[in-house]
Amino acid sequence: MSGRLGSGKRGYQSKDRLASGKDALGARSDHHGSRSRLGLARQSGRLKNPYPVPWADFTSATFAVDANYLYVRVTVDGVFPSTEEALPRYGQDQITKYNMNICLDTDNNKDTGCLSDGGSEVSLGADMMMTPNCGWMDVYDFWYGATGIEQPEMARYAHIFNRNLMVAAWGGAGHNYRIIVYPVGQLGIHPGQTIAVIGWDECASVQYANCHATFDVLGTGGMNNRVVILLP
Ligand SMILES: [Ca+2]
Ligand SMILES: [Ca+2]
Repeated sequence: MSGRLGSGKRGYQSKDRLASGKDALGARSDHHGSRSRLGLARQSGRLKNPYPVPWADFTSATFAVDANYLYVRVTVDGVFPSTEEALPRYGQDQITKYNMNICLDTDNNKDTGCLSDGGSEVSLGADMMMTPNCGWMDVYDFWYGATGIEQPEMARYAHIFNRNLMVAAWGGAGHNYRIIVYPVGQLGIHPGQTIAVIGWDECASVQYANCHATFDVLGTGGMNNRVVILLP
C-alpha cells in the first residue's frame, strides 16, 4: 500500500511559489536542552474551500531539530475523525480522505530540489484514509533526495518510505494535532540552519475525488505560501 494517494495528492502544485516568508514569526527557545522550537503564525482563516472541514484548517505548526531528530507538530481547528462513520457530510457529499503535506526546502533555495514542491529536498506526508485491513487510520510517508525529475510524481524523490522510517507519532485520529518525529541524519538539517517550509493539506470527497474538497496552507499567505524559519 502506498501512502501517496492518486493524482490529487499534489493537485495544487505550482512552479512559481512566491517567497513570502516575511510572515514567519520569530524563533523562540523552549529551554529544553539543545532542542529548539519555532512557531508559525496562527492563521486567521483558510483559503476558499467547498466545505468548511474544521480539522482540515491548520492553526499552527512547530518545528524543532536536534542532533538526531526532526520534530514536527501541527495543530488544526478541530478533532480528526476516528472512524469512517465520523467523516462529515455536506448535502449529498461526504469527505473520504485527508492529506497533510509538509515540504522542507532545506537550503532555502526554491531553484534546487523538487520544483513542484517549491524547491523542497524533503517531503513529509501524514494522511488519513480507509485501509484494506485496518479501516480508517493515519498513514505516514517520508520522501527525501529530490531527483530533479518532476514527472511522474513518484520519481520526484530518490528515497520514498512509508511509516517504517518514522521514529514516532502522536495525535492524529481523535486529536486536534499531530506530532511526528523523523530521523534527521539523511535530511541535511541541523540546528542553526535556515529552511523554508511549504505545507498544505487537502481533503477528498465523493464529489471532489481529486482532493479539492478542502485546501489550506501553513502560514498566512496564499496558495503558494512558504515560510522561512531559522532552526536555532
Ligand atoms: Ca488555516
Ligand atoms: Ca531547495
